[in-house]
Amino acid sequence: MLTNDASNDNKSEAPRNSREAEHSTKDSCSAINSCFRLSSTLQIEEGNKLLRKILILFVQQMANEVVLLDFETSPFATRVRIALEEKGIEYKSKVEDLSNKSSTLLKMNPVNQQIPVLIHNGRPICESMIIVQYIDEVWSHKPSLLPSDPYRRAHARFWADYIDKKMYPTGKNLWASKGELKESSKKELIQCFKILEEELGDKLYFGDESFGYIDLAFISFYSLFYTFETLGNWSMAAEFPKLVEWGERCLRKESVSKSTSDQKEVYEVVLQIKQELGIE
Ligand SMILES: N[C@@H](CCC(=O)N[C@@H](CS)C(=O)NCC(=O)O)C(=O)O
Repeated sequence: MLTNDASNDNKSEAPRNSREAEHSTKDSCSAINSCFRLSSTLQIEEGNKLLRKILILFVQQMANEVVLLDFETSPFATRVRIALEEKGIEYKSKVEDLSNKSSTLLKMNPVNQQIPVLIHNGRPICESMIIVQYIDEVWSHKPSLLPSDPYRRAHARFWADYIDKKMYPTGKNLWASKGELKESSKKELIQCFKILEEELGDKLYFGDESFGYIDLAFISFYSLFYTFETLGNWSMAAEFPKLVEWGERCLRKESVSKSTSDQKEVYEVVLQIKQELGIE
């Protein structure tokens, strides 16, 4: 469902995109016109049926231009890619250079100036889990990521919030610091994983029988498991076997495996950032 566009030069992209849009609009219009002519001159019912189908496809295409301002190893962008794949939405990925942010990113997310940003028919939506909820609401014809029961929905949001407010900053402190802070972060992160493993229990997924909102919020950090255990000097498989099994189970889903970065690759990226930050 993904079309890739790694270019970061918006000035050259904008006219190209509008030309492309103009092109496909022209194609669709001429197809519709031919169909009109065919059905009116021949007066055949099949022509009208075909026309209806083309019109529906045309309107659907025009109503769903989806662009993701992306970054491959970002756990936050990973969440959005998984949600888009889960819903089977076609989208264009525009990979950002985060050390030289594009004018599109600065315009679409002026407050936080961060990826991911989902641009749906020209309108931006920011913050990964807000984007995931938006996707779930807009493409509601596909199975929902959030549970339908209000209590279970609140429960799912609680855990996604815990992952963002507690697990993520603690994990970041582990790899982006040294000395005492690194040591205390290691203890805290292990505690977070204990809590998350308890919440998972013997269920297949956090969302019970099927992959859902909490799974999506947390699986994007599975790519960092190797980084955590290597820098923190523990074994995820030995300490948290249920979380590791859950991660492997999630990865068997195509929506997850094609959206998630390799653990060793992420570790290399983290080492590079550590070097740039002068840590270690
Ligand atoms: N809370 C945000 C976090 C997004 C975030 O931290 N994005 C990082 C990439 S992983 C970013 O854009 N960093 C560039 C910057 O902060 O300048 C979300 O959930 O979307």
